[in-house]
Amino acid sequence: MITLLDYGAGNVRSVINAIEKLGETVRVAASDRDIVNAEKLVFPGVGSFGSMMTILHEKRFVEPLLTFLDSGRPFLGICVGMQALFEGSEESPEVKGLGVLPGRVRRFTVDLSVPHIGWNGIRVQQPTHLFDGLDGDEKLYFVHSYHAVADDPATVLTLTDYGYPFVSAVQKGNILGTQFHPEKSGATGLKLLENFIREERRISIPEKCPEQTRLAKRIIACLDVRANDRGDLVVTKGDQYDVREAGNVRNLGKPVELAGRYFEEGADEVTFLNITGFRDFPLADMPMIQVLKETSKNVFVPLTIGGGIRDFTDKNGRSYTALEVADEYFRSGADKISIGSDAVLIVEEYLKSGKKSGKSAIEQISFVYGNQAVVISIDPRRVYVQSPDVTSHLTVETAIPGPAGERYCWFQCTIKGGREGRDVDAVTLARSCEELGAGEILLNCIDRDGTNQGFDIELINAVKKAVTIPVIASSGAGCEAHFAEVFRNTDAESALAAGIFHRREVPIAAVKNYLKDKVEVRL
Ligand code: 1PR
Repeated sequence: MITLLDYGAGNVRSVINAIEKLGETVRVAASDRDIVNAEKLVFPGVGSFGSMMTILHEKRFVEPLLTFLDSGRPFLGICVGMQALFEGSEESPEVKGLGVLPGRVRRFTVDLSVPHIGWNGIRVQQPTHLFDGLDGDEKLYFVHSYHAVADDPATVLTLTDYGYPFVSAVQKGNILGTQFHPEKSGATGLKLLENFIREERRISIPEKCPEQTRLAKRIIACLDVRANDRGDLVVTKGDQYDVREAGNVRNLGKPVELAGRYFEEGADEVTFLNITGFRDFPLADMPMIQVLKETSKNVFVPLTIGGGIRDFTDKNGRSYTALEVADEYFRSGADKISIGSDAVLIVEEYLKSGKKSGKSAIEQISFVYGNQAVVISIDPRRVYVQSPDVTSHLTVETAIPGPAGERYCWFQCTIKGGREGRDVDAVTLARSCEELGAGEILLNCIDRDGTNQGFDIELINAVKKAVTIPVIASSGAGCEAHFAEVFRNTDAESALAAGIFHRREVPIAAVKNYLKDKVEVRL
């Protein structure tokens, strides 16, 4: 029996699913006695350090937690749950940590995108049972902007490199903590959780740890989901966002099945986009929540879900905030949510007023769940102009001239699945969303979507150069070489594709094999 400490602010479902997958029973601690009496305690932390510690205090969980940590029984803190073990964090300087390990948590100061998102390696520093059965060269999934700085080197279990080495796991007796997410790290993560749970394990240092670890470029499979004309929820795929063929919605498979297939085939993440979410309220659209719940039982890589995340009043007059919609998605197994149409409207308001309201979906969701949990999905389309002076928008000089030979274009944001163009360009949108607290940009491109012509390199460079958060390049992948091209010619951290994976034209493994001598990938 594993006890899970849930302080009510995030996705504990993936951790429960991963432990249950290993045949264990999970009990969620509901009281201080559950914590004190736990045999083995897992503490997954999300959101900000300050809000986590404040909630722990409010629930009177701090004392029982310290009692448990003193008992010598096995403890595993994950992400912010590991950071809690330290004395405090730069993220919330006014709040004290548990202080079980000497040291503090600091923000990354690197000339690289922050948050540090994706699959990176580990360098094991001391013998441990946690990596029994692993080689040491595996990659694990990270997503964080802060990392621990341990004052006692004896507590450092692993180091990972991102600009500089940082503490990625700690160990003191039976107290373990990982900055990475074992529950999102595929088979490697499940093995690690098994090593935490089971008694019979070998204590060793794995043999193949790299001298320096490297963050992998991520390959993401995207499932555009909507109801077809018969009312079944299907994975569909458009050409330049038109998902109909001979009048019918294209049906490329069932969402849960396809997501499972992509996990098996080595996708680094899976994204679901509820493409009619702008008109159908997602909480009324329970099948989508069901899809997420079912998928997260068997898919142990990060899941993003988008579509319809906005404030909404239903036909009975009941109002829901975007945060409530996101809550439901996180509770059902999402690790990140993605906001499309509403982000454009939020930015329009932000640009008009010149100040943050604190009330937008981006601000509210990132405050509770952390910036890394908020992805902005942009659906831009090229607007050609003869010269940069004729528009107030940020233009690029393009190597792909317009229909009248125009040599400049700007990238117009759209809402409602490309149906409505707005007076905001993608570069301004991305930059504004970062200011408002978004943690990642999913950069689609209507011109390239479904064309198999390759990613829009000019668009990706324009946006990537304007932000410091990671960018996912999307739309247009037609072959393995297109992925190499996007990683060679832009600084995008990941690349997403849909059609070629759904139609089995190019398997994910083929993409990774092609890339492996060119860029770092997770094999
Ligand atoms: O606006 O917050 O409700 O979110 C709706 C979401 O649904 C947005 O993220 C928007 O991008 C997406 N969406 C809306 N309509 C469509 C459509 O296709 N008709 N799909 C749509 C967006 C783009 C990618 C696609 C890549 C790769 N699809 O998701 O997977 O272009 O495709 P490819 O590799 O086949 O070229 P809201």
